[in-house]
Amino acid sequence: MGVLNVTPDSFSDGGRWVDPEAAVAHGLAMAADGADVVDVGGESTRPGAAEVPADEEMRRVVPVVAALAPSVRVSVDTRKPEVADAALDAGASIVNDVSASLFEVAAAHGAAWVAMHMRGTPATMQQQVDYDDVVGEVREFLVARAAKARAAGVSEVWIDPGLGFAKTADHNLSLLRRLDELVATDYPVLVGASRKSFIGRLTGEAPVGDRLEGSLSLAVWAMQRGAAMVRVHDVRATVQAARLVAA
Ligand code: HH2
Repeated sequence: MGVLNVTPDSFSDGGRWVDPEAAVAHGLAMAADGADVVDVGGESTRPGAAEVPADEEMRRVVPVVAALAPSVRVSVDTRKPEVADAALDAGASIVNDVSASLFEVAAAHGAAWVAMHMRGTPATMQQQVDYDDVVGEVREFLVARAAKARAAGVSEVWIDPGLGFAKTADHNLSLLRRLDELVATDYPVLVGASRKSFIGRLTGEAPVGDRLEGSLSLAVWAMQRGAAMVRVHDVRATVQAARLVAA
């Protein structure tokens, strides 16, 4: 899954793809590099990010989704039902839902749904990092949401531990170390570690543009432990790694 942030403020690529033509070109380039899915987002979810009004988020994502959907499978990365609805109408077929609450919209469109674990909102999540057993609590939450989505009629349900969302670096590592416990649920697992700040923290504060090696090593780790998809900014390098893991 290649990341396409049509935002001015995303943590690693904010502002690069705000122009719709540049965004579409980048999405097509990721597909050509081997991405199976392009994940289009119009609102940053980095810690402390401000909320974007629904009409502005739609204005950012819908034309890009419509232009990409004939060429590659598209997911929409949103927390808002009206944005998910508009993007699915425009040709997206997956709702990538960091709020894990939009399964009814996915069901109404016959679309797939990704349930990601978070607490609170991006504005508040880093104050909510107390867990007794982060892996057990995340698994329990995701399985409960996934079961609700299945019951509502979503046939393709993914789960994602939400690395960096209401998690410390240690929590992220625990979730990666015990990823098999999520894989054992039998829901396909999506993992997004690409360029995240804990990679910087654990490698001597590598800046965001200098985290490719760390991102790749975590993608390989996740795939080897059974992740069915990884959400990444650097598609070409990750596809090469994925082909070797598969071989
Ligand atoms: N991470 C981000 C956004 N969406 N979706 C899923 N399913 N899993 C993730 O780990 C995930 C996600 C954050 O990364 P990014 O999109 O690069 O940044 P921003 O939220 O600042 O736009």
